[in-house]
Amino acid sequence: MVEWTEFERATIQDIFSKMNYDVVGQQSLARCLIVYPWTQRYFGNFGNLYNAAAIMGNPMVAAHGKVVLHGLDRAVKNMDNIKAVYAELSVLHSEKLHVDPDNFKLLGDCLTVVVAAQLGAAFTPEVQAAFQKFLAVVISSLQRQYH
Ligand code: HNI
Repeated sequence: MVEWTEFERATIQDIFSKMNYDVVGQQSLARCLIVYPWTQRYFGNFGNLYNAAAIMGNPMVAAHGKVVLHGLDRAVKNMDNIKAVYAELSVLHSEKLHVDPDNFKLLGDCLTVVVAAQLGAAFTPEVQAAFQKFLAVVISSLQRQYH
């Protein structure tokens, strides 16, 4: 069971309440596919991912980025229960999609870069620490869960 400080809880709620899921989702997933091209292998049905411009303009990338952010939103709303909330998504990503667990960290790092760019000076080291703790809990819950 993860313990959260009041600062961490408030920070996570604050970041996500101000976030535009369409923009941040698209930018984070597109960045991941561009910076770490091997992550493209899971999105073979997404059409043209030929270069950075194609990825940035691909509507399926934008749509799926938003889906990922709405997935994160469930964790934001259930911070004391993230593992249970992600039980099904864990099975989907590990056993059906066979996503290499390292890729969650890569997407999480791209999300951190995008959020940092948006928040600017407000993204203090303390805010970064809270955000990355949240992502670490999300990532461990999305991976294969051993009971
Ligand atoms: Ni992910 C589908 C959430 C990381 C590859 N993913 C989903 C769905 C959600 C989701 C929600 C939709 C499920 C459904 O339809 O029932 N994914 C998340 C979250 C993260 C994440 C919260 C991490 C922050 N997914 C990743 C990563 C990869 C990935 C790192 C691969 C590199 N996900 C997929 C693929 C699908 C998917 C592939 C199916 C897409 C489709 O529509 O065909």
